[in-house]
Amino acid sequence: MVTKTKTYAQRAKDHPNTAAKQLLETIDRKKSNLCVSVDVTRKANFLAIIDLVGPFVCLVKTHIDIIEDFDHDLIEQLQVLSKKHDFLIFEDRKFADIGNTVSLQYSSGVHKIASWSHITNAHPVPGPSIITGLASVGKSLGRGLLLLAEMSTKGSLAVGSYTEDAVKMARAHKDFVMGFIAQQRMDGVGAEGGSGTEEEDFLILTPGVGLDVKGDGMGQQYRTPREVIVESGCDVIIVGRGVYGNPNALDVDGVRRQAERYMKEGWKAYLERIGEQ
Ligand code: 5BU
Repeated sequence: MVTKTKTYAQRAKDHPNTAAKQLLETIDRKKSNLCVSVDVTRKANFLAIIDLVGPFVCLVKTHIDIIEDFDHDLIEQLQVLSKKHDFLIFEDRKFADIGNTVSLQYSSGVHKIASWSHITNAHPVPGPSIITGLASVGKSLGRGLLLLAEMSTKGSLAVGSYTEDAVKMARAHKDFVMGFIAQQRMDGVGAEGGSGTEEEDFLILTPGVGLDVKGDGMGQQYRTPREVIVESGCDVIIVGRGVYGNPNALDVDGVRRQAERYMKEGWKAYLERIGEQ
């Protein structure tokens, strides 16, 4: 487990993927491994939450297709906030089609995801062509792709040999795949004779994180930052409702307080993992 005990800064120094390097540098600079997922449907709420959590996050995760009053100005303002608060942007698009289709979904349409999102993700279910399709758009822009190796939901089918094959696909495309959405470190997974563990550094970004509840009654399962970062060796905690609560009754101080709380818990867990606490 080489990367598990390395610091984010050490990993940033050597990382070959531009987006992964930028993310590791941001984590180190801000001392935050917190990604906030802003799953709200109104532009004003979306931008207000991002401005509130901005100081506490390394990454903001979006589902841009749920915003009802989406317009180009929203993207411009998102980019302004990304510079103001020093965070990267991750559109959680979960691409899952043939290479030609995903390349169009990534570059075109109303949202033009590749033009503003540093990181996006894809299901490995179509096979390696989904990576090459997305890479044909994103690689020259310095973007990074996360493969969905596992999911946080109860009864997920992304387990066992499916997860192993996702890791093998990533190993064959390290120039564009920067890591995984997963529930644990993938070092050694699917590697014959331990190969592939020494020189690779895939980032693990993990949703299903909450401190106060264990689930949401719709299949989501929550673990604590300590379980995720220390026990499972993941790199970034992704928190949505645990931070912003009820978007229709935004509690401004509450959002700030929760973001700071998750940031501190995530960083404390990281320091424990690398043996500095
Ligand atoms: P929550 O409010 O913290 O439950 O939001 C979690 C977010 O992470 C939400 O945007 C999901 O779409 C996303 N997610 C997830 O929860 N579990 C997964 O396995 C994956 C994504 Br992949």
